[in-house]
Amino acid sequence: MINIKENIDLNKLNHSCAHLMAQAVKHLYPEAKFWVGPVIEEGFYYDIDLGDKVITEEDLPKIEKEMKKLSKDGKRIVRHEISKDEALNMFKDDPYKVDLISRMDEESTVISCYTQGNFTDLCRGPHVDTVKELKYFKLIKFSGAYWKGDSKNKMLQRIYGVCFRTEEDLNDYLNELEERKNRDHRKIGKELDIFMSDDLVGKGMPLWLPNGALIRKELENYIYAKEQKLGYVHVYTPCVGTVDLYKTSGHWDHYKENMFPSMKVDEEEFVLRPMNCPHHMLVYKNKLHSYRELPIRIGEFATDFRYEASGAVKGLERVRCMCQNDAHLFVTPEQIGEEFKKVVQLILDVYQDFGITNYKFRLSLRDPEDKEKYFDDDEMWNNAESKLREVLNTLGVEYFEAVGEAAFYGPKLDVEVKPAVGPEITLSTCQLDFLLPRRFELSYIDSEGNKQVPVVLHRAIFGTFDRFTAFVLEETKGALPLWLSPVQIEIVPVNNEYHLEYSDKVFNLLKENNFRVELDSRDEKMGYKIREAQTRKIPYTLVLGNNERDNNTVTYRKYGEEKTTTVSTEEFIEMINSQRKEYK
Ligand code: TSB
Ligand code: ZN
Repeated sequence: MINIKENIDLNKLNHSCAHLMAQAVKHLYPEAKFWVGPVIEEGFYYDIDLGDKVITEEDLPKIEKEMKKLSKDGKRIVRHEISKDEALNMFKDDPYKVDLISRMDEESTVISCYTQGNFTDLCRGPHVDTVKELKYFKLIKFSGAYWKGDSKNKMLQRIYGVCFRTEEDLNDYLNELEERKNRDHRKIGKELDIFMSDDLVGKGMPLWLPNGALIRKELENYIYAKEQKLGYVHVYTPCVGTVDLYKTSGHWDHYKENMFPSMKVDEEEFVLRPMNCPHHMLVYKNKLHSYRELPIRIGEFATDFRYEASGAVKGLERVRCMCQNDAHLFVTPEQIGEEFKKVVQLILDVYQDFGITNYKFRLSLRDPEDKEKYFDDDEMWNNAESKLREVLNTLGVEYFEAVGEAAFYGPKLDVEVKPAVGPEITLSTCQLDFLLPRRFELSYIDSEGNKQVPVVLHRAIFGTFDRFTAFVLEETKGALPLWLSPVQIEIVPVNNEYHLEYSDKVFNLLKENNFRVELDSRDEKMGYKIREAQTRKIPYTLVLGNNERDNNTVTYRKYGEEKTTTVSTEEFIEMINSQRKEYK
């Protein structure tokens, strides 16, 4: 999808269109006051104070119509440069503009405003020459947005729109938006009964329905088997810890705003855990360790709770209660490179299995100038960062570096992907940590019999099962591969009266072979049942009638195909047996 913000011409066009929208809003609602109207990746928006009015569905077409009228008038867009005093005077009745102007530094900024017809707005520009150029636009959606993004401030009305040079470009874009909406895992999740939410449980607390639970179980089995092969051990630990545990780890000081508030039980004060590292540190510390045992890799499918802003929670992608595919790897300093390499290889391996190709590796490094955020050990940092770089280079993976993005305890590698709707998210992560092992006073005995402090790698391959499931649903548009499909085979008898017995026989045979199979014996027409199986995106639909019954065969239809094929029951089982071992 085109990035409008980064395209010089479209950036200018969309910026001007934001002004045109503001002018139209001002015509329709003379009391309107405007905060900011920036260009974004997807077009533009404007934050507007409409007094007590809240934008509704009917308002957008009305505003669009007014914009079209203004555009036809074809006024020129004229720039004026003014002094700070003039600006303050010009906008003296508008507290939002006064706020903006007061914070401008007269020495370094030229204050400019742009006028088109009877509308003037404070703006840096640049703009197109006349509003005539703004022909192909669409107002996309609206939402509430707190002034300056602070929930203590007034809620403004935010209207989003987009503008292109040609009708064709606009239509292409709108079609893609539509396609993305259809791919949104929240829509698919509902249609395929994967998860639900209920305000009685709470915001950002999805409930996994049986279909979703099956997908999650398969994902767990998949990654568990990979981790076992790679020498991980798995534990179960409680999803709460005392405040003292999180004080020891440093989360209480550095991560508190992301945590749920604490609760008192008898004399203990608990928090719902936001991360599992402290628990795993204690599991490591439960025994003395020799260098010979390292690396020790402690994994857990662990439930965490995080405070995410209510406006930020989104389906399964951003939740307040999540399950990480987590592990903490305890290594000697010499083992960092090799162990990190194995994690990157595991990420690549998993992405290949799932056919995920559109992702970016981000290597987050410290800012050496920032002595406050990053603990001070130049040698350790330089060493760690160059090791990570070296591994990425030997593996030949492309990555970009982000200085100042490292965690306070060490550098990390994140994998960024783009969901159907909204900004990029992180799936996998691997974080190097020199601090937590010290805080928990962890040690191992080296080959000379001396006590040493291990280094920890925090890693989550799926990230969380929640986020990964959301992503896979969007990538596949809900048409999951056989191994992940909640129902793999749907059996439809041509006629219940004559073919139910044979259908039942095939059903039992498939069940015995451990397939997730359903027999649709409802009193409905065959065509209706087949269509429903397609809507539910079930990989195989078997249609069984006289011919199949008499010859001990099945006629199957694959999801998304019109073609039907008839084979013996044994052949069918053999075919899908090998297919369920394929991941894509
Ligand atoms: C990897 N302590 C480390 C762990 O050992 C940790 O918690 N890292 S994390 O904070 O980056 O979280 C791990 C992964 O969880 C992220 O990469 C991301 O994929 C996923 N995640 C983070 N927040 C959310 C959320 N609110 N909803 C769903 N998934 C999330
Ligand atoms: Zn961790």
